Amino acid sequence: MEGRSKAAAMPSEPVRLISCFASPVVHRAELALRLKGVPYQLIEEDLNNKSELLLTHNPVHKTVPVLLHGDRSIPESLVIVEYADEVFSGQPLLPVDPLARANARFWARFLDEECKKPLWMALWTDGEAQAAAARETKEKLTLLEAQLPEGKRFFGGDAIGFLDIAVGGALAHWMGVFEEMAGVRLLTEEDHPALWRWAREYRADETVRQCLPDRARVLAALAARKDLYVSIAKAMVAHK
Ligand SMILES: N[C@@H](CCC(=O)N[C@@H](CS)C(=O)NCC(=O)O)C(=O)O
Repeated sequence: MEGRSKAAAMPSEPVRLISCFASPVVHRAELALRLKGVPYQLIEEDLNNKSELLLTHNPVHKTVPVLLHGDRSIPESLVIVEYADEVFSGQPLLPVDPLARANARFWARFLDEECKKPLWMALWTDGEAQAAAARETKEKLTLLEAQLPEGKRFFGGDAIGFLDIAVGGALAHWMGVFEEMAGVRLLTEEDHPALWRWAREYRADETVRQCLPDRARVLAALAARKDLYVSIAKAMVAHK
């Protein structure tokens, strides 16, 4: 295609991923590379003591994941997923049809920009603020659930695609861990049967399993940050 470099069968330059343990956004980037069949090296970052490598390659946000492809750096998990889709061959991640691509991007953005805050408040506040946030979270999950194509296993159809990658880690794995820590149920089989079934399929997928961190270890890592999560949620209530 004109204006686009041809997808490489295998990367001719090293692919590295600046990462950290127990991050749903790092999981997005790893899964995209694995689905593409791209070998990569994980560089684990200490987020309490950020390395020169991270600060140099993501000077704006200073967050992980950052993809290093040869001497190029690509920050932001969903930008990485799209980059991997364009640069590496292997199974396509975004749909081919422009409208379906636009929809996949819309709903991925919906999760990041419109679901995170109510979800966080539903987990880590209490009283009326918590109840209202739980209602809002469930309504948003219902909207997302309606995007699952009838009779298909994944948002992407019969194979995991861009939207599955965007929502998969957060909803299918991390959500249950957070719910357990907070003692709150937000995604249930009763309220969201299709999303529940999708989450089970996602976790069972062989490629997903290769890069989904162990649940007990995730729980242990996140439990240590519970006070921080509660204080972030309190600040959200104050600025509402
Ligand atoms: N929108 C970013 C979010 C990245 C993000 O917040 N990463 C966390 C790890 S889960 C991080 O690096 N936190 C360190 C910090 O905020 O200083 C993405 O999708 O890549």
